[in-house]
Amino acid sequence: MKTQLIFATNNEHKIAEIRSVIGNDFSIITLQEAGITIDIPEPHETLEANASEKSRTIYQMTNQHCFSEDTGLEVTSLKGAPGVKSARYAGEGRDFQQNIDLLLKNLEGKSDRTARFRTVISLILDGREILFEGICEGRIATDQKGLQGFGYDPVFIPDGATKRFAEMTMDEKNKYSHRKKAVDKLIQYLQTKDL
Ligand code: ITT
Repeated sequence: MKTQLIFATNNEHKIAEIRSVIGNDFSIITLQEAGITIDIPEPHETLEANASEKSRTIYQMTNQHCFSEDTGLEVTSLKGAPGVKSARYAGEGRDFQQNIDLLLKNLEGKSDRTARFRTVISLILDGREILFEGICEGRIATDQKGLQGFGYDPVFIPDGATKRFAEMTMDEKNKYSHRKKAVDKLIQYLQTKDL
């Protein structure tokens, strides 16, 4: 039987991306499918602490294997911003377009446009937590293009590519993606466990 893991997120794009790479040995249950309708808190100053908060919250509610992830866009010339505040960069509305507009405005006149996405996954198996990280280096374009993906994808060009994430299919994004790299580590770890 497949091992079931609850994925502690309310972000449907993350669910689609992780389901595209998780493979056949594991099945991902969403919060919605688990009947959980809370808005999971993200009150901390690091991706690691927020990821832990989300997975621990769901583990305490369900007592089942679960994982969460927190992702930030870290822009070099903005001293790592928006970072852990990526979802709410332009305000509590969590609006992707407003976040992109503010990012492009804050980068006006800056010659260094290097940036990276960093994903931290927090897995809780039988009550024990372990973290996995995935990083994708790249740069922020001066304008936006593409309709795929979500968040900052229309302005992010990963190193080694000429297109933005939002111009790529999910399979193409997975060749570069921070999330895919973190999930690969998660899967490798799960495969060493007798679940
Ligand atoms: P959960 O906490 O429910 O998992 P969330 O959308 O709040 O979902 P985060 O706190 O990790 O997720 O938010 C990070 C933000 O960073 C997200 O809202 C996007 O704007 C952006 N982001 C995350 N992953 C991204 C990706 O692969 N491509 C583009 N933008 C991304």
